[in-house]
Amino acid sequence: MKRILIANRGEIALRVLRACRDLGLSPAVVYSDADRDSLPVRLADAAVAIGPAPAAESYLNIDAILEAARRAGADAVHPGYGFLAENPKFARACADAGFVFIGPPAQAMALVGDKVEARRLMKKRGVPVIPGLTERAADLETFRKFARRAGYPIILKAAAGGGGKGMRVVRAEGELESAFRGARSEAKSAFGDDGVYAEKLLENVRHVEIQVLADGKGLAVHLGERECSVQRRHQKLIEEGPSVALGPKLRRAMGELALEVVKASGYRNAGTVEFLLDGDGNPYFMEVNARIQVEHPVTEMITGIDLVRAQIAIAAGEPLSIRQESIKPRGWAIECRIIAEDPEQGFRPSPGRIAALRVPAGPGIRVETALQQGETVSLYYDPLVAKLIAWGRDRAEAIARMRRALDEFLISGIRTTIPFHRQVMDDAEFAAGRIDIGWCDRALPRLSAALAGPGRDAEAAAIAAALAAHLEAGRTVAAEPGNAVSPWVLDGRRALMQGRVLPRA
Ligand code: MV4
Repeated sequence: MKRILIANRGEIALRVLRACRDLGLSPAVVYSDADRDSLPVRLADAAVAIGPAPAAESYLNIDAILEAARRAGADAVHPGYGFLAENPKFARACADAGFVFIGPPAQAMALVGDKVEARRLMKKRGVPVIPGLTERAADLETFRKFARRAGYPIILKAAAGGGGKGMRVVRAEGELESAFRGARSEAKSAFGDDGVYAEKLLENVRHVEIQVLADGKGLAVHLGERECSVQRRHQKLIEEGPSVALGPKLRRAMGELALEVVKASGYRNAGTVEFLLDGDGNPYFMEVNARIQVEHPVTEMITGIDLVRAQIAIAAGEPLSIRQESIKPRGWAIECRIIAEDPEQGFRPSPGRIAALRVPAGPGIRVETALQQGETVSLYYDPLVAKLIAWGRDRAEAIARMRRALDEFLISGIRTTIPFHRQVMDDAEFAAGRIDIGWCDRALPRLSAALAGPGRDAEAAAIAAALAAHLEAGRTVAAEPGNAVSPWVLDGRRALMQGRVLPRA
């Protein structure tokens, strides 16, 4: 393998590009009309235009991407996450066109992509699954019978699903019929497959996932867990590792379950095995994510292992060189997803031009972003603009560093989730680790109140005070010749010293 085509954009395209460089491989990227001036395009050895901004006409266009791989002279294709990453047809098409697909074999991908198939297989292998049907059902009667046996509430899920689409909670028999119709039609339009099944609804649970690496030659390791319970509407907002809910015994047990899942499905590549964990510490297998995930840096920070590099080595046919005994997670890592949404307006999308950008750094801080000052965040793609990861020797130190980094982080021109994360880092329940998948919804009222409270207009107040001081000084805006510092800056500093601008509370 010499050249890898990165079939993605944004921060993950940049992350894969960097792994290529570290391995001495040549990165090539594809780009849509909207991404012509992006950082991955600037840094790659080759960049191929694949079409207009809408993803359906560019990043989701299999033919265009294969043509780009040929034109770039690539030997392999890395799909990143999202877009075509978990599409078995794409994995197959890459292989058929003679490119190494940096992911699982199409067959294993298809198997884990079918939730009912995966459940059946795992149950057979002794992996605990959520109580429920092991077949798709097309008649209401099957669901009614299951619900009477298991008791309400139940949850209907799309067999081809994931990410909450085609899901319906049913709390009483009277809601069953319309929920069934809704789940079916949503599954059909989202996945082209109207297969639906049912499970008992688990409440007050945590989302805990295990990172694995498998070489497809019989070697597989687990790299510990990530807790992803802080989410809103199936969008993860904060991930961390380890989870406060796991002791050494449960950690080992879940790691072994994850490896059982990998072996049972013939999996190869980096992968994630998702579990729900109930209040009594019982894990239930949910699904497999057959890709590198957004939150993979959490695991990289605590294990020191470069997961993207491992993906590439595995795809190149190298046997796994990491032994289970040598994996010793150290410290704590937390990731905050910086999203172009306004947390003060119900997380409304906030596209726009990046007027100014100041990226945090310093001990224990890692930032994954492809954002550049002057660039426009559009509505065409996922609104994730940056990932801020903080590492500490323990959870408290990781939180303290995250707080410091969030205060340094400036993205002006758009609204982002930075202020939301800043409030979470000060929340007593979060600090105590008392989180589950409902935590964010429950905490949002108090977090929003804090967002709207004093301090929120500090930046505007600082600008106003600097402006007032400047007008008082009666100076012109132009910097004087030979004076490297703008009079704006000098007047702003004077205003600060005179106590007109209060430092942030
Ligand atoms: C569940 C569940 C409770 N009980 N299944 C959400 C996405 C999809 N992958 C499965 N999901 C869930 N399945 C049963 N039987 C709760 C969820 C769920 C959830 C899971 C993980 C993280 C966040 C979540 C948010 C809402 C619902």
